[in-house]
Amino acid sequence: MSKAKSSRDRRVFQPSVTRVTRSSVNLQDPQRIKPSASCLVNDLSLMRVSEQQASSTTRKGKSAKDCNTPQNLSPSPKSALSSPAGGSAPHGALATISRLMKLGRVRNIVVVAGAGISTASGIPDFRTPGTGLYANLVKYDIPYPEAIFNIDYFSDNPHPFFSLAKELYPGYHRPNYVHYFIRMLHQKGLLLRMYTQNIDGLENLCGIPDDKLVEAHGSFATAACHLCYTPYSAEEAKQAIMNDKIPICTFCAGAVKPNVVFFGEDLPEKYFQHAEDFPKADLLMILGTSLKIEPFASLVNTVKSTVPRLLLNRDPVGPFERRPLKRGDYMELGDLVDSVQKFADILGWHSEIQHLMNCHENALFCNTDPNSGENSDSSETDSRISDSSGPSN
Ligand code: CNA
Repeated sequence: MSKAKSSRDRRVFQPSVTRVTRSSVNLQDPQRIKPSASCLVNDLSLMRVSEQQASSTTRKGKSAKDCNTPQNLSPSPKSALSSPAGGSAPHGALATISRLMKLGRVRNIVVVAGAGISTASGIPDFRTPGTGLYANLVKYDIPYPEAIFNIDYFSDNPHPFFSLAKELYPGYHRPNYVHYFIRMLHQKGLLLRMYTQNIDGLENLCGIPDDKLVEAHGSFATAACHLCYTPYSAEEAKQAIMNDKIPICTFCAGAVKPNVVFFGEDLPEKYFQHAEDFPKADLLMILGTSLKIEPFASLVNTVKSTVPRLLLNRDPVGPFERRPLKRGDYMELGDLVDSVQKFADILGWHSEIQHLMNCHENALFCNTDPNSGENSDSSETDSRISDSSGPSN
């Protein structure tokens, strides 16, 4: 794995994202980047901002004829203009953000995600009481929860991580609706980049292309010696781990591990794209994360202060814990799949996502190329120039 100079360290506080380490403690909403003039502020202030959830919406998504047919996201002049404050349109965080999207104000979405997007796929997160990995660590026989991702601890005893790895290895779980929603953002030409902390590979499996994805905490796709970084066959490492053996470096005899980023380890080179991506974002979506791991958690504070941030999570986290919420911050609390389906409903994408999901999963199941026929580049171009074309829903 390509290594950057900075490392993921669980103890060090980061004054800014230029000093990048992984830490289990997050910064509390430091000053966001200085506001720049943006019509988004005006748009938002004209819109009704309510804690109320979006009222019941009908599932009226266009049914796609083909999984890979890109659907333009176009401004919907009627719905957008008929949604003044106090109007009859649905209100709440999701409705407000979807109005911005329909107005064509959102074209560069950055998605920041964590383990909560994969719990519906059957993969436990870290911190959910009862079901999270941290609540079920007795079987791994470790002194404290973070030890399982501590590189020094691994050096001493790789078995606990390998036991966990057996459960997390890609191949045993399927992407869920949330993953396909993010892929749909890409197909609509709206996804600037997805930054995920997850190591389960489900983003990749659902068809989000590599160039749209930053696996900030690495993945199981490659492996190397944890001491000398000599690359090792990922498949052979997997076979060994699955058979309760320790893969050994042929060069220095150190334990080999998948290139999942541990506390105290370097983050992948790709992570540093954030310095260009976040200032370009016109919407930040934060999905299923406790925002407890640095430097990832602080990324959410690096979009411009005029850029709306939407949190979809079971509970408020990071800067969304403050009351009242900062202007431009929106959240929808509850089960992520429910929230994302509600969002898709309001956008009119629900059937399209379901169709995409069914086709893609069938293709994966039948072992055919699920992305054959897709022309994501043209979909991107189409929707980015679609201001004058008709609405997609
Ligand atoms: P976390 O600290 O466990 O937080 C998860 C968040 O998601 C919590 O706030 C939960 O309340 C929320 N959540 C969980 N399920 C749902 C749901 N169904 N609906 C709504 N909200 C939900 O995990 P983070 O991602 O914040 O921490 C980062 C760690 C977790 C990374 O280093 C990962 O490597 C690590 N991790 C990854 C996976 C994976 O790849 N699937 C699994 C477990 C841990």
